[in-house]
Formats: sequence, structure tokens, C-alpha cells
Amino acid sequence: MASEFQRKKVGGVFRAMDVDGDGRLTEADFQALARRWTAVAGSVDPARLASVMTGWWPVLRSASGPDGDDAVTLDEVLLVVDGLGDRADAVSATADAMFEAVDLNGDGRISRSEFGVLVETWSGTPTATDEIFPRLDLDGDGHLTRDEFRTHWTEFWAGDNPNAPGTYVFGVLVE
Ligand SMILES: [Ca+2]
Ligand SMILES: [Ca+2]
Ligand SMILES: [Ca+2]
Repeated sequence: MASEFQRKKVGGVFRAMDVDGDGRLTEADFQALARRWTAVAGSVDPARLASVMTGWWPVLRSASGPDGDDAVTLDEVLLVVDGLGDRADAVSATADAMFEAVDLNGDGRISRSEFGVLVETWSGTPTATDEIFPRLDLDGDGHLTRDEFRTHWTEFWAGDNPNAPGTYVFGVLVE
């Protein structure tokens, strides 16, 4: 069972991903997210970005259950989260795909401003990240490496520790 904390944490991201706000994730929500990304992508190949975003949809859709309605509720997402502890490879793979989408200038690390773009793009609104970024930058060198990002991403999706920095990988979403 997902804990109350996981429900809050994942629920915050769920609401950000549910672009049309109908309480279910569908392919239309992912297409809308992909459009948000391509709007901020700058020099990054928009087709590559879009494929990273829409690549998530089949994974989540597989959790939509036997009702076959092609829509995923928060409860169904939490069932997926529940099983992630046994699927470390799958979580790492999505972390790496996301890392490449966020590394807008392709220098192999995520800068403070690139992280800001991640949070704003997910939330759809301007969001302050000045207090969050230093918590995620574990060695304090001013950038997130692939390993740092993977650590936080894995904690967010598969972890249950409210005090872990990875709780904030999408910005402040848990009150
Ligand atoms: Ca929706
Ligand atoms: Ca970069
Ligand atoms: Ca760092």
C-alpha cells in the first residue's frame, strides 16, 4: 500500500500532469505536456523531447486496469508506484530519459536554470526554485549530475522518506 505521504507527493505531480483537470491521465494530457516542453525546448530537437514525454504514456496506460478505459487515475498510478521497489532498472531508465529532456543545452548536467524550466514546465506556472535547487545539488558544485538526478528521481517515485531531497525533484509539491 502506498503511504499517506506517497499519496500526497505523487498526487501533486498527478495534478500537474492532468493538464485538462478531469482527474484522469489520458493520452491527451501527455500530448499537452509534450507541447509545453517543445515551447521551452530552445535548441533541443522538439521531436526528441516530444518522444520522451509521450514515451511515458504507454507505461502508465498499462496500469489503467482491466476496465480498459485508457485513462489512469491516481489510485492506479499509486499501484504502479507500489511495485517500483522491484523495478529499479525501469525507474533508472525513465530518470535518464528525463535527464536528457531537462539538459536543454546538452552539456551533460542540469543547471539551476534548466531545473527551473523543468519545474515550470511540469507545473505549468512560474515557480520559485531557489531554495530547492541547493538541496538537490548534493555536492554543491552548482549543477545536478546524471547520478544526482537519478538518485532524486528514484527517491521521488520509489521512496517514502519525507526528508529526502528527492521529494522536491518536481519543486515544492508536498505541504
Ligand atoms: Ca486528464
Ligand atoms: Ca545542461
Ligand atoms: Ca552537483
